[in-house]
Amino acid sequence: MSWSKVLVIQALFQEGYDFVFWIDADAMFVQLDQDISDQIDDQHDIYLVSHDGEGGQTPNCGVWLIRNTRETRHMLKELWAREDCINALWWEQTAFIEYLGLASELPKRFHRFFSRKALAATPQQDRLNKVKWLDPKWNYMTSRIAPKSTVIRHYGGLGMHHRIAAMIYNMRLIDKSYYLKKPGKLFYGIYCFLISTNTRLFIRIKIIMGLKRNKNS
Ligand SMILES: [Mn+2]
Repeated sequence: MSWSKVLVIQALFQEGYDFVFWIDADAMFVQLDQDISDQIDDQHDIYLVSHDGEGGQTPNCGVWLIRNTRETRHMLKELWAREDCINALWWEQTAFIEYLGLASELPKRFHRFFSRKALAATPQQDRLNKVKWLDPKWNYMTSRIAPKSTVIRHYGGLGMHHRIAAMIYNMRLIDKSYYLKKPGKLFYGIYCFLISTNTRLFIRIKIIMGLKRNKNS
């Protein structure tokens, strides 16, 4: 469950690690020669991507690098205490967005998932000063074909078997000889490719199928 990342990071901080790098199970490296620790500087303690689009910004905790400090330990405690967010739209990410006072900066279509209080809050500048927004290549989530520069591809918001198929496709991109060795897998490869490069299309198909099912029932 998404919330468990808070516990994992806390446990590793407890063990004395200076930094913890979290990556969701539905995200993967597609380029293996880049080191995210190169992004670390003295001014920032929290590193993540905020996706820009649809008239707003959406911070994403699927790829999350955090320095072990008194403030970040306190933040994790505060996030974990947000029992009102247990089933929130994005679980701990919702709590984190509210912690930064960024609910009102999200694209409008997400506002209905946040309380009036959260939307009225202003950005917490002292907290935001410790956050470094990484280049989107560290958490590439949109449905378009990932640009060559992408380091981490993230398949959030898809059905589980679509996420797996898309990730299998990317895994085989790293080992390009796969399809030559196993030509029988070609059709599955094409299916995985379509999901990996056009995730929006599959969400639409799912929605259309869902609507049809509702009509029939
Ligand atoms: Mn994810």
